[in-house]
Amino acid sequence: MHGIPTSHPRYRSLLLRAYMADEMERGLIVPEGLIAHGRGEAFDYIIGEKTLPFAAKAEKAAAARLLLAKCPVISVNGNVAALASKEVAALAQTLPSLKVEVNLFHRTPARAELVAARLRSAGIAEVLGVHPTVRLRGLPSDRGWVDQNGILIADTVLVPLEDGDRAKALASSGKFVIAIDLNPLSRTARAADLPIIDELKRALVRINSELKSLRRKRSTWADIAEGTDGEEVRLQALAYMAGRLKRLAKGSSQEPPGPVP
Ligand code: PTJ
Repeated sequence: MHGIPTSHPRYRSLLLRAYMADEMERGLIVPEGLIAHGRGEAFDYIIGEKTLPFAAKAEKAAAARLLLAKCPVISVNGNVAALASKEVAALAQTLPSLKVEVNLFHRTPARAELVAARLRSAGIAEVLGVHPTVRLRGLPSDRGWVDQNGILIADTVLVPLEDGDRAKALASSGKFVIAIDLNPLSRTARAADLPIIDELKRALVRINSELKSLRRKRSTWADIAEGTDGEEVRLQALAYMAGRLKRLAKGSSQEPPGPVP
């Protein structure tokens, strides 16, 4: 029992925190994952907890990139499994070529199995990365373990809530890296070819709906994919954040002081 009053103005956010804390107790999320969640919340607060045009554009470009890819893979850690297993499953259903791979920074065999079990119960038939045998070059952490049928051979990797070192290692091995990270200053957002500065669940839902609307328009994929520059997206996110904070600091009555409920 969480005991959070439904009348609390931040009810949904507090409920989600309680859920994340429970998932930590169950071992799906590591304690560091709660810290990462809090950092994400802070950036989401600054953008107003909504998808902004620079993110929507990046989400459309991500869908086009995934459609163009020969071997697209989505990498799933504890936070992603807890927050968005259903959305990952929906993505894999829309794009059958998309492989789903468990990749953990704090890896134990038991946690890898827990994450995989959560994904399977969301409807994903094949989950890679539970018993990886190959290492990604230049990455000493456990994140370096990859599946030989997944990330190792992928040409495009979707990496939500990532750590910067791995995003960099993936990009330097020639893969196209799409990151979902609310923090435009993170090393992940800077290392990715296409950073999506949006909340994980909102981003996955939008990528999925873009996949559905683009899948029968093959002739448009390349232009959409190439028409979005990752660094520009990141700078637009930073400029938006700076501008919003400036307006709020001036006491602008045009904008609510906190996130949109
Ligand atoms: O499950 P494991 O063992 O692989 O560990 C996963 C964590 C999350 C602990 C690990 O990847 C980590 O330490 O991540 P970082 O370096 O804290 O980075 C997480 C990034 O994701 C931060 O920049 C956050 O702002 C961002 N973030 C957190 N929650 C969300 C988010 N971005 C989008 N949506 C979110 N819900």
